[in-house]
Amino acid sequence: MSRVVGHLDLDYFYAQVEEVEDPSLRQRPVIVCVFSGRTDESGVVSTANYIARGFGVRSAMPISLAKKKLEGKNPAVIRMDHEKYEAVSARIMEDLERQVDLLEPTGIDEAFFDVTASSGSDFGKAKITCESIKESLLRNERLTCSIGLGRSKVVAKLASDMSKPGGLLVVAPETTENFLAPLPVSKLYGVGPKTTSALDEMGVKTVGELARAAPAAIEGRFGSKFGGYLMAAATGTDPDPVLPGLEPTQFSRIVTLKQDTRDPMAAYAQISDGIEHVHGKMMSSAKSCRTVSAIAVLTDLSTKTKSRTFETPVDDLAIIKETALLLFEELGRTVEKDFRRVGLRVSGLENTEDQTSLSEYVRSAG
Ligand code: DGT
Ligand code: CA
Ligand code: CA
Repeated sequence: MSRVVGHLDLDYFYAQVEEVEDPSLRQRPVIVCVFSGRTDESGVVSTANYIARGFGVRSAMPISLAKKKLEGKNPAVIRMDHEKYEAVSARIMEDLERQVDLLEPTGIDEAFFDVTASSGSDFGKAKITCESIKESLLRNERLTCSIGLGRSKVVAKLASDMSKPGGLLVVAPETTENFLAPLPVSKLYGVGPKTTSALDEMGVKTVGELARAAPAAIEGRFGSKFGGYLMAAATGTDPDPVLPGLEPTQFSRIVTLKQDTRDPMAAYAQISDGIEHVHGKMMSSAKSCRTVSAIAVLTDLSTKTKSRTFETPVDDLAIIKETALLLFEELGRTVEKDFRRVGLRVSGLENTEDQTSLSEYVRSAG
C-alpha cells in the first residue's frame, strides 16, 4: 500500500495577502519590500506578484533594481508586514489540519501532509481532498495555492513546485519513476549547487541517471546517510514520514458564520462547539492556558483580536466560555464591519500536570 503524501505552497504569498486586502492591486505589479532603513530605497524585495515577475522582478532583488524594471508600469511598493502574514498563515494551517490526517508545516506558507489513511491509499480520492482544500482556501481567505501529491515527500514537493501557480499535480505511484527520470538532479529537494556539480562530475545529470548509478559510488562520494537519501529520492522512495509538530504552543478553532453579523451573542453561539473542541484539546494534552483570545475576521477579511491574560493558568471550560463571550462583546463594540468568521484561541499553554505536582508538593510539604 503506497503512502499518499501532499505538499501545499501558497502562491506569491505576502503579495497575494496584500492583493486580498486591496483587490485593486491585482491589476498592477506588486512588490513587498523589506526596507533596511539606510536610505529611502535601500532594502530587498521579499516577494512579488506574478505581474511583477513577468518584468523580471525576483525575491531578494534590491528594491532600486526592481523599481527600475517596473518603471512606467505603475507598481505598488508595499512594506512587509510579517505579523499580518503570520496571522493569515496560522488560520490556514488550522483549517488545513482539519482536512488531512497529518500536517507538518515547514514554513510560513507551506506544509507537507499525509492522507494515506483517509484516502485508503487511493490517489483519486486524495485528489478530491486536495480540490476541496483549494476551494476552502479560496472561499475562506480568497487565496490560491499549489498542491503536489505523490508517494513521498520528494515527489510531493516537486509536484507542487511544477504546478505553480494555482495548480494541482498528482503523481500516481506507478508513474513516479517516469515522472522523475528526465528531471535535472537540482530539482530534488535537498540538492543544491554543490551536490549538483559533484554529481555532474560523476556523469550524473538527470534523476534517472542518479537512480541507475551504483549505490556504492554515490554513498562513497556523499556518505552513507546523504548518499542513501539521494538514491531513495531518485526513485521517489525517500522514507521520511510526515511529522506533525510535537509540542503545541496554542490551540484554536475558527468557524465561518452562517450569516455575517456583529452581534456578539450570535457569534458566540456559533463558536460555542469550537470552544468545547479547543477545551477538549487542552484536556487531552493536559494543558492549561494563560491567555484566551477572541478572533474575528471581518467582511473585508481584516482580522481583529481581543485577548485576556490570567495571573494563573486556567483550564476550566466555564471560565473560558465566559471570557470568550466578554471578548466578543468588546469586539462587537469596536469593529466597523460585520464578522464573517469567528474563532477562539488559547495560548500561553502550561502543563496542568506540573501544577498538580507542584500543588501536591506544597500540600505534602505543608
Ligand atoms: P511562489 O511560492 O513562488 O508563488 O512565491 P512566494 O512568494 O510564496 O515564495 P516562497 O514560497 O518561496 O516564499 C514564501 C514567502 O516568504 C514569500 O511570499 C515572501 C517570503 N520570502 C521568500 N523569499 C524571500 C527572500 O529572499 N527574502 C525575504 N525577505 N522574504 C522572502
Ligand atoms: Ca509560496
Ligand atoms: Ca514557500
